[in-house]
Amino acid sequence: MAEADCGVRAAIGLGSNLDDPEQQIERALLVLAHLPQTEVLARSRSYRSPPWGLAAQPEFVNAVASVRTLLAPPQLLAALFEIERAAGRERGGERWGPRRIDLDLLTYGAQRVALPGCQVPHPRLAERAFVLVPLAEIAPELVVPGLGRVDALLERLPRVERDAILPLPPRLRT
Ligand code: PH2
Ligand code: MG
Ligand code: MG
Repeated sequence: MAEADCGVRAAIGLGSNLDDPEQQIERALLVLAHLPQTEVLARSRSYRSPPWGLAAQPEFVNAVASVRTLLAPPQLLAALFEIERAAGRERGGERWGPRRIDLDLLTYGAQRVALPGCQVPHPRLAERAFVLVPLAEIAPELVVPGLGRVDALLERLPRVERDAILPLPPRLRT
C-alpha cells in the first residue's frame, strides 16, 4: 500500500496444525503482504501451542500479524477466506478441529462489527493464550474494543495456559 498514513490497523491471527504448519504460516503471511490496499506492519514469531477446544489433534503453530488496510471488514474477511481457500484448506471439518491454515480477523481499529459471519473483535480472543501471547509480542498496548489492553487480557489468563505457548526458533529457510 503506497498511501502511507491512511487505512485502519487490523490484527490477524494465523493458525495451522496440518501439512507443515510452520511453512503454512509463512506462506500465508507472504500472501497477506500482497493483498491490495493492505500493508503488513509487523508480525509475531511463530509459536507452538496445544490444541484448544478439541484436544485430540496435532499441536498448532500460531502467529499474529498487524496490518494497515483500506479494505472494509467484510472485504478483509473475504480476502482472508480466499487465502485459506488458495492454500488448499478443506472446510466442513469438525468445529475447532485440525486445519491447514486459519486466518482470523481479531481486531479492526476501534470498530466493533456484528454481522452474520463477521464478528469483530473476535468473540473468543480474550480466552485464547495462543492469540494473546503472539499479539502481546507485537502490540501489548493495543486496546481491544470493549475488552481493554492486550497485555492486561493476557495477565488474566492462567499462567499454565500462557506458559504453554512457546516461541519457535526462527527458520533459516521457509
Ligand atoms: N484454532 C482453532 C481451534 N483450536 N488451538 C490452537 N492452539 N490454535 C489454534 O489456532 C486453534 C486451536 C479453531 O480456529
Ligand atoms: Mg480460528
Ligand atoms: Mg477461522
